[in-house]
Amino acid sequence: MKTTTYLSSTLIELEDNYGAHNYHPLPVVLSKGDGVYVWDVEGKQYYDFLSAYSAVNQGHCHPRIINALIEQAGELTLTSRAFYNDQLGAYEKFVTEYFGFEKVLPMNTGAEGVETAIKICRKWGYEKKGIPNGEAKIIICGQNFHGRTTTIISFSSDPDAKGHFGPYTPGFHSIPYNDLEALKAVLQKEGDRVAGFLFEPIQGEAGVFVPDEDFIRAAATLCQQHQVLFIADEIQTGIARTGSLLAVCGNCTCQGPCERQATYTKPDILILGKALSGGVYPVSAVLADNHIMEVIRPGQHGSTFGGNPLACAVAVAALNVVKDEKLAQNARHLGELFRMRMNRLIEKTNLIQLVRGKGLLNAIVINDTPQSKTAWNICMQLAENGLLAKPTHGNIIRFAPPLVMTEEQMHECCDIIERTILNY
Ligand code: IF1
Repeated sequence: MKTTTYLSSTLIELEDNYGAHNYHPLPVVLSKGDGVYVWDVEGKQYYDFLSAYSAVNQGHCHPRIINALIEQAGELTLTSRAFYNDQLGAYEKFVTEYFGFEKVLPMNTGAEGVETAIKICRKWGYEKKGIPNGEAKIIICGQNFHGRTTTIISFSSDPDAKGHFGPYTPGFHSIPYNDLEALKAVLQKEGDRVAGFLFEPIQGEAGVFVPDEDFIRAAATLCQQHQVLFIADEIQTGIARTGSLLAVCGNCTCQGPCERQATYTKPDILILGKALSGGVYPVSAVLADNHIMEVIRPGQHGSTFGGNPLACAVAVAALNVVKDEKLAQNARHLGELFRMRMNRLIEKTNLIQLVRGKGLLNAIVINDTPQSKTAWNICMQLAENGLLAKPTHGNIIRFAPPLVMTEEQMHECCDIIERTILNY
């Protein structure tokens, strides 16, 4: 265990005094992580049930990913894209084959990935679909979360994320999530001006909303009929989190987006981030086939860090861990176990209304108003009992542990949650 001379209270005070107040964290100061566990500066051990918002799917400090990082860091870290580097090509071949696309455009953060997808989509709209310049629209969903840039928050419905950051980027049309009729109506009315439909296969921030069984497939079919790009933001849902390699894989656990599986709906553009690096380094990617990606030509898009050799080495290691350790299968299995245990708990208490989710992206809804402090207080109590989770939208608690958890550990975690709720 790493020792430190500072107490949590001192470190919290430092952040409070010198950092912008753009977050309201739980008062826990972490200094070490290993697999499903994290430790605070006082040495207290916790189960991590947030996984850095699903970035640490492979578990904290996975030795294979850390070794890749260390090895590459001693060789070459950054060249910019003004030159070739010896890691990028191999990574691009690996990641495109892994996810079943012809091309990848590497970026760093999730929001950059979404921005990249928007730019590719608009350009495709003008150059391939023939939309008059400046008139392309992208359909998005209410209650979405796609990142923090000025363009992305322009189509957010969250007043905190959006308020007083205008003027806003135009060109987005909102429909309710999981509403095929609304999608159909927009496409019928102005489909010739629509370049793309951007969506989350499960809405995470909104409170883990899983759409109807056939929504993804039916939406993709509608988009195809209207020559509209189907753009999946799998930054949070992808990389085994929801019990398959991608949430658009449906109920398949084969670890690949195999087109022979009836459940798989291939997006035209796929956006990945977070767990693409196992949470070790900011790595995001936009995947598409040639007929779409070819609209981007030299000088039209890029990033200093995107595609750097360190990111490439880390991402290859992180994706190999997902396959070798069968994390999608484990997430599916443990997710079923978790929801079963929560449903049993719901029978014993009025404090929880319901549990929902897929794989290991789950949430419980607390039986109180979104304005109440109940979910926050429960999370404080969970932390006290050795499990870290975070409320979202007031009365919802998201549970998303690393996917390397064992069945025994999951039972222990469910025991902690049960004990905390029943004693609340
Ligand atoms: C924060 C939420 C999670 C995302 C999807 C793009 C991005 C995210 C579907 C942008 C990022 C993060 C950002 C984090 C909070 C967090 C979050 F609660 F806000 F919704 F995960 F659930 N698309 N989500 O979920 O990726 O640029 O951050 O790398 O504090 O903003 P990024």
